[in-house]
Amino acid sequence: MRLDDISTPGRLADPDEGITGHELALAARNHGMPLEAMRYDLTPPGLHYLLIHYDIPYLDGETWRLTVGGSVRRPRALTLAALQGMPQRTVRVTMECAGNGRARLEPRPISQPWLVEAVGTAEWTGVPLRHVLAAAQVDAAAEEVVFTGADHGVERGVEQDFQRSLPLAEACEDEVLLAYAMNGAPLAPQHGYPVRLIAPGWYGMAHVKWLVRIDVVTEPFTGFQQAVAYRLRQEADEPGAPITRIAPRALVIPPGFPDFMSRARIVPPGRVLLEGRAWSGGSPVAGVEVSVDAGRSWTAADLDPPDGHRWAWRRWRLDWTATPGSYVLTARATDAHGDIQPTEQVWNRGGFSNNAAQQIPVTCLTG
Ligand SMILES: Nc1nc2c(c(=O)[nH]1)N[C@H]1C(S)=C(S)[C@@H](COP(=O)(O)O)O[C@H]1N2
Ligand SMILES: [Mo]
Repeated sequence: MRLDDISTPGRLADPDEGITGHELALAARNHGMPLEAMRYDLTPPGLHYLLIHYDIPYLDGETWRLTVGGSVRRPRALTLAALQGMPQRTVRVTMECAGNGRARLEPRPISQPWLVEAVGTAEWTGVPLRHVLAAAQVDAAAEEVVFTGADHGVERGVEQDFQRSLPLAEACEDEVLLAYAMNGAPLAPQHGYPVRLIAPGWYGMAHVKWLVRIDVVTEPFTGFQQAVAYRLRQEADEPGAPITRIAPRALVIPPGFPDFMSRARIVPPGRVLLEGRAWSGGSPVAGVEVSVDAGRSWTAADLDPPDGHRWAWRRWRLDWTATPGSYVLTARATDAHGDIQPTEQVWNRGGFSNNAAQQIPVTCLTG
């Protein structure tokens, strides 16, 4: 037996194929954020989404070491106490999985079947990575920094540690952190204890958890999660474009109350405050529009002014006077470059970066 005999290849669901047992198992391990939690500026503990490719590794903060090596003059092995003794910084970051929206695509790429809830916002505290790199004295020929997690698995036949890289210039941004605290508390095991990378504005896969090694390299990194997974492609055999920063997205806090099974919303007639959050990892969110007629007409929402938390979601609001009937609510964000969320899906084989505007069926009952 070989690993690729037991490891499931990537594939697309057949036209009428429902969610598979494998997808259900992933969905139960990797939960989303209940959308009503968008009421909080900071996602309360346990409500932040989770995405874990393999197993959550069991690490002891006392014996844990972070090795810094590769193209550096002073390689080192840092303890948690040593990291905590370096200059620290706290950054509020909205993190979103690149696969958010995947399960809405047709055909559906078989993987973690996210609808739209793979998002959360936290305040991360740690040491800016640039201090650690400066102490290690990076060689002039350095191009990228490779981050290795302690977790190990097999994916499409390739046995691996979870690894991702960042270009050196991005890695040296002051807000890129080796984070040891989330919302003021030590990281929970599922969020990367004892230390994870935080790369504000990037999709989740860049924020490597359970960090054990940092390597400075002089060539672009070609590991599985960089060169095979997390690429935008139409065909399985094309190289594809790398997934990097978070595309603009607005989501609605579900109005009214839900039907248990369908989650369809029920609102009373009269004034309904529609509110939600919007974020973008490239250029900042510039506006949010809301439609109550499935995207036929749009009204600009009130977007909170920038509050200094560039990498966190922003609140938006719009008053709606509901009259009895059926509606499809939708919201879309536009960034400062004029990039706007599409109303139709933009399909790709991995199911990444699907920021098509959310659709929420709402029934307004007679009062
Ligand atoms: N070591 C390691 N880091 C990882 C992952 C992983 O499986 N292993 N998953 C990545 C992905 S795909 C996402 S979306 C984020 C999720 O972070 P969270 O679970 O803290 O929300 O972690 C990233 N970092
Ligand atoms: Mo992810």
